[in-house]
Amino acid sequence: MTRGKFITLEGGEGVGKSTNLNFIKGYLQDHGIAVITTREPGGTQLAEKMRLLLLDAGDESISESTELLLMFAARSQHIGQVIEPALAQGKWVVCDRFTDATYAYQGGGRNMNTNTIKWLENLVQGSLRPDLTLLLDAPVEIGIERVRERGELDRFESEKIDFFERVRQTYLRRAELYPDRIKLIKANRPLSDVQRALVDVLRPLIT
Ligand code: Z5A
Repeated sequence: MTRGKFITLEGGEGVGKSTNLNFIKGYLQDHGIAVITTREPGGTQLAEKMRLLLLDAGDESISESTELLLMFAARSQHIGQVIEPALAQGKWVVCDRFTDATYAYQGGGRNMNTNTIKWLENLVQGSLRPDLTLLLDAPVEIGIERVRERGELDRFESEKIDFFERVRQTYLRRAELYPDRIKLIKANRPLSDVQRALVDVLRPLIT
């Protein structure tokens, strides 16, 4: 059985990851590919519980290390229960955020040590890396505006603008570092244009 492909969607707040996850799933299914969609943090019962802790810690503040370890604890569970079994069955996995988000948010946003993140990445993932990462990019203000229109903000969405600027710049730097894997998609344009650009990147994978 040919192993499935692992595709991740990344980007800052409100750039359209969730919106385009289903579009990508539909496009791949139309081309006869068995595909599952999932998200991080989350994707299994236990990891979704960790997601709730991460997004709303109540009155107790979460230390940066706790946040980082919870991200990778959820990821470990997600990989073992969902991602690896699906890939081994030949299914393609399209995941809303993965470890690039840890580099961007915990590394860039919170200024945590990149070597620590890399160490945890190797520990938790072994050799697993995405085959393709679609990085949706838009000016921070645009994404935040879209998210604000949706209503109440979670713990991350309540951060200040310079936090999101650091997140964005870290994502852009990673796209420069890994140009074969990370494809930059401009997201501050009409959805139909964004989706045309996504298809341009996906098409070579399925032929
Ligand atoms: N996090 C972390 O810190 N470290 C990690 O390792 C991981 C995650 C994995 C939860 O993730 C938080 O976890 C996240 C980072 C942190 N921080 N935050 N916040 P999440 O994926 O659930 O969070 P999110 O970025 O907030 O997702 P989001 O707000 O749902 O954004 P989105 O999925 O990119 O956007 P969307 O819901 O598809 O679209 C937002 C709105 O814009 C919606 O009304 C759309 O209809 C609209 N939209 C989308 N595209 C367009 C275009 N092209 N034009 C106009 N309007 C559009």
